[in-house]
Amino acid sequence: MGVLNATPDSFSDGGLHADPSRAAAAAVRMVEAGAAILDIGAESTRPGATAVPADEERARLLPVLRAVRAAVRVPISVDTRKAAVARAALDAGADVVNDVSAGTFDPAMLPTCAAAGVPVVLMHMQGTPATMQRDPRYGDVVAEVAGFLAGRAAAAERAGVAHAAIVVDPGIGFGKTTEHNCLLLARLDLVAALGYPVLVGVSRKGFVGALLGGRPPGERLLGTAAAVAMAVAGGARIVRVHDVGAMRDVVRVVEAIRAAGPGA
Ligand code: PMM
Repeated sequence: MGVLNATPDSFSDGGLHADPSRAAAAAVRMVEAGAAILDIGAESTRPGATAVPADEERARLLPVLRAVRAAVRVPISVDTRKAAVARAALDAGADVVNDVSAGTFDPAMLPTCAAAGVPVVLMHMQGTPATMQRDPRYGDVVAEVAGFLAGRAAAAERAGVAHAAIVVDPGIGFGKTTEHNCLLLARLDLVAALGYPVLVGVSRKGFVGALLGGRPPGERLLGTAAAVAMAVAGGARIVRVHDVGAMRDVVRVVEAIRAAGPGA
């Protein structure tokens, strides 16, 4: 999954894809580099970011989404917590909803996905983007994240979303310390055991920089590659990344090694 942020302030590519024709060109490059899905978001969820009103989010998102839809054929997911934005994006040609609040931010979100019959990504987050990195705490982070995702997947199914349309995501970096992120990646098998495809987003994130002594986002490529490799080895089916060509290579090699191993 290639990331296209139509935001002025995303932590690693802020502003780069806010212009529709540039976003469309980037989308074409990502698909040529091997992206099977593109994820477009217009509300930054980086630590400390405040919520964007639905009208503003729609106004940023739709021109970019329409341009990308006209340029590529792969499925497009829309990264939003708001049902009204998701509905408008689906009408404009999006195929998947990616909700970092797992349907907890807007009670209309899961029914909207159910009515549209589209796949939905349910992600774990502790707190809100504005506050989540202040002092995240867990007793057992892996058990708590897996338990939350099981509960949200059940809520989605109760709302009418098909079992096969649910994807779960441990929410790397969303209300988690570096140690929490490492624990989740080390035991991703316990998230995969829920029985839904797992999506993981580690690309250029703060914990990669922290593990490398404070590297800025532009210098986290190989650290991202290591985290993507571990995620795929742990059972991730979708990896959300900025550097599609490089991570496509990582995934191909990990998958070949996995296919040769026990239980393959
Ligand atoms: N990370 C970001 C935004 N949206 N969605 C999902 N499902 N999983 C993630 O890990 C995730 C996400 C933040 O990263 P960005 O600012 O590079 O988009």
